[in-house]
Amino acid sequence: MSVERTFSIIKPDAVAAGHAGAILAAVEQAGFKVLAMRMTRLTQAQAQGFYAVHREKPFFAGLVKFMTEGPLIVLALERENAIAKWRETMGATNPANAAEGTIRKRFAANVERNCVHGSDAPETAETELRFFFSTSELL
Ligand code: 3AN
Repeated sequence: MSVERTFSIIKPDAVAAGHAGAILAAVEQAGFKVLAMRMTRLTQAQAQGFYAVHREKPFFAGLVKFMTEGPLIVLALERENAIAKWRETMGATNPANAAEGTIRKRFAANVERNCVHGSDAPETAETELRFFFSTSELL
């Protein structure tokens, strides 16, 4: 398995609750290198574009509202098998189903306000990294 990159967000719920530091510690403890990181806020259009794959879902409007409610932190992460490893470190989308010790088990309130994002495949990881970071930031 080669070194791989993935994209992550520490979502507005986690930033507002003061969990960003603990989540960054979990990132490092899981062996990820932080290639790039920025605190920002999403516009409505950015949130709609980022989650375009979910635009027909009943939770889409609520998801966009949540993701624009406050500052979030975008991250480019690198390690071997990064995509699968980061999803394992986050835990299941619904924290009720997340394994003990995972980030979502520790910090997420529910399936929508689930405190972190992680890419689900190499193609989406590259698209999502490009959505937020320039080539020079990812060197
Ligand atoms: P993941 O973030 O684990 O890849 P996705 O891509 O299925 O999960 O969902 C994207 C985001 O949409 C989730 N992180 C969560 O915030 C929200 N979401 C997913 N499923 C639901 C749902 N059933 N109800 C409300 N929000 C949801």
